Formats: sequence, structure tokens, C-alpha cells
Amino acid sequence: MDIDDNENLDLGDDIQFEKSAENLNEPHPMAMSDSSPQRDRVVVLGRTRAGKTIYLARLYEQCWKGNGALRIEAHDGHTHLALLSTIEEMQERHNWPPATEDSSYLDLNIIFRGHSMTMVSLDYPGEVFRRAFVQQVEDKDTHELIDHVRRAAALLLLIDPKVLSSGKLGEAADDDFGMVQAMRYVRSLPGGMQVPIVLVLTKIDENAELLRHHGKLRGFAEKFCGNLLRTVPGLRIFGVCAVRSRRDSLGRMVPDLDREPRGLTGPVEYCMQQLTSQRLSDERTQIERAMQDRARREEVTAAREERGNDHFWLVVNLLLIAGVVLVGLITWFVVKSTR
Ligand SMILES: Nc1nc2c(ncn2[C@@H]2O[C@H](COP(=O)(O)OP(=O)(O)OP(=O)(O)O)[C@@H](O)[C@H]2O)c(=O)[nH]1
Ligand SMILES: [Mg+2]
Repeated sequence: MDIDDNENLDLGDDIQFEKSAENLNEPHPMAMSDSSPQRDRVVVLGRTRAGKTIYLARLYEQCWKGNGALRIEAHDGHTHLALLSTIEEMQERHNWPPATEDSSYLDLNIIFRGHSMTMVSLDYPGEVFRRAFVQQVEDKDTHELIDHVRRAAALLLLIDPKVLSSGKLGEAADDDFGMVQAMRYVRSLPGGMQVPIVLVLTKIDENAELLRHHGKLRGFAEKFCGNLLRTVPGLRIFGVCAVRSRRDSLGRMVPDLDREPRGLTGPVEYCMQQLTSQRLSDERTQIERAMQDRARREEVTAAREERGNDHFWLVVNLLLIAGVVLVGLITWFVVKSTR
């Protein structure tokens, strides 16, 4: 489909599914029984060609340049240049970037409405996702990806709707079976039920007609993501176009960086909202607990002091009684001896 004929990307608002769905929170075979992992990363999950590299690079470029509610800053110049050069190369060469060959960590600082969080992200070959969650192969790369998922503070599941609805079993299995396995794993971890998870349907410029045909975002998700919706009750769904495409003079679809992305920041803003409100509620709980502890300590001290006072008066009273008895005895002796 030629996206120049398809300016209208209105596919319905971002939607949140009801939480009443069946909750498949069973222990997962990959779940390690260790304590709660330190969650410090935004994890972008997706099969090969789901759009991970382009999404991360365009998100960074837009948040770095723009002055919206969401800002992202790389911790080091190397990450900053790597992300921006992906965009620059697309612009200059009118070509999409090659498939990712090696994993690379992106150290980022994400600032949303005054709340700042240090986050790590990972760009990796989508093939590793298949090996980890569909074929369940154990090697260095799959262990690294699984550990990355284990430490997720928030997860963005990137799915190209064309692949999921293609009817090609092997490809669709990554987005269907693979995603469900990954989400069961996340939910089975200690504290995993609180991790915000969003489904991002990518390339909505090229996929607009397909999505509309299946009932926009909601209809498409209900039709093709039923297992995921059951595994993650209340899943939030966004439609995103990171880089629009256009047909060049040779009829090839090439990136068009002059046109605006669509819905790019929504998924991360949603996760940041959830994380900051969780953090505020954790802080409130901690303050309340500290106040309760203090009140309890004060009560104990007061009770101890009261008990101390009681002892004091008991001793005084005993001494008084002893004094009275003594005076009585002395008086009795004096009276008796003077008779
Ligand atoms: N029209 C359109 N095409 C896109 C968009 N994002 C990605 N694509 C297309 O999808 C292809 C794959 O995108 P990548 O970001 O490289 O995908 P990936 O998930 O990093 O893939 P691997 O590195 O193989 O894991 C690109 O070469 C583009 O053809 C988008 O927003 N709009
Ligand atoms: Mg890539």
C-alpha cells in the first residue's frame, strides 16, 4: 500500500483493556527463585524487523531535540552519537538501517514532568528474542536478554501488525507464543505484577489500512493478541509510526524523515506515569510506616515512663506507711516506758 495515499492515521485512541481477563500467573520454568531483581531498565521486546532500532533512535532524537513533557538524555557521548547517527544515515542515504548484528546497551536518563529515572535499554538482534522465548535455546545471548527482561522496570512490546496477521505460522509465533512466554516470565517474578507493560503496534503508516480493516487498534488486538491480553490483563495498546516511508523514483519504499512521527512518546510516557505514581505511593507507604513506627515507639516510651512513675509512688507510699508504723511503734514504746 502506498502511504502517500494514506495520510489519515486515525486508528482510535490508545486503548486499555479491562483487567477482568483471565490471569495466567503461573510459575514460569525460566523464573529464578532468587529475591526481587533490581529493576532499572526500559525493555523493548520484539522479533526481527519489529522496528526496535528505528523506534529507539527516533524516540531519542525527538526527545533530545524537542521540548515536550518527555526528555531523554544519553549518559555518554557514544550512546548519544550512535542513536543520532542512525537517524542521520537514514536521512542522508535514503535507506533503512541494516538489521542489528550485536547487542548494545543504551544508558539513558529519562525525565518526565520533573521526575527523572536512570534507565538502561538494549538494542539487540530480534533473532535472539526468537531463540530465547520461542526456541528456548540457552546461550550467552539468550541469557543476556532474559536477564535484561528480569530487570525490566517497564516493557514495550513491539509488534508489526502485518507479521502477526500474515498467517505465516513461523513469523507470527514470535509475536504470539514468544511474547506470551516472555510476559508469563515477567509476571512470575517477585514484584513482576507491578511492572507496566504496553503493546506497541508499529509502522502504522504502512499498516493503517490493515488495522482499520480489523477494527482499528482494539479490533486488531482482540482478533490477533488474545493470548497476550489474557496473560497481561489491563494491557495498554498504542499505535506508533517512528519514521514514515515514501516511494522513491525507483518505486522503493524509503524513509522520509521530513514528516512527523506519530504516537512516538505515548508508550514511554504511560510507563513513566505508572512508575512515578508507583514510586510516590511507595514513598507515601514508607512515610506512613515510619510515622506508625515512631508513634509505636513513643507509646512504648510513655508506657515505660508511666510504669517508672508507678514504681516511684509505690516506694513513696511504702516508705510513708513504714514511717507511720515506726512513729506508732516509737509512741507505743515511749508511752509504755513512762507508765
Ligand atoms: N513505514 C515504516 N517502516 C518502518 C518503521 N519502523 C521500521 N520500519 C521498517 O521495518 C524495518 C525494520 O526496522 P528495524 O528498526 O531495523 O527493526 P528491528 O526490530 O531493529 O530489527 P532487527 O535489528 O533485525 O531485530 C525497517 O528496515 C523499515 O523498513 C516505521 O515507523 N514506518
Ligand atoms: Mg535492530
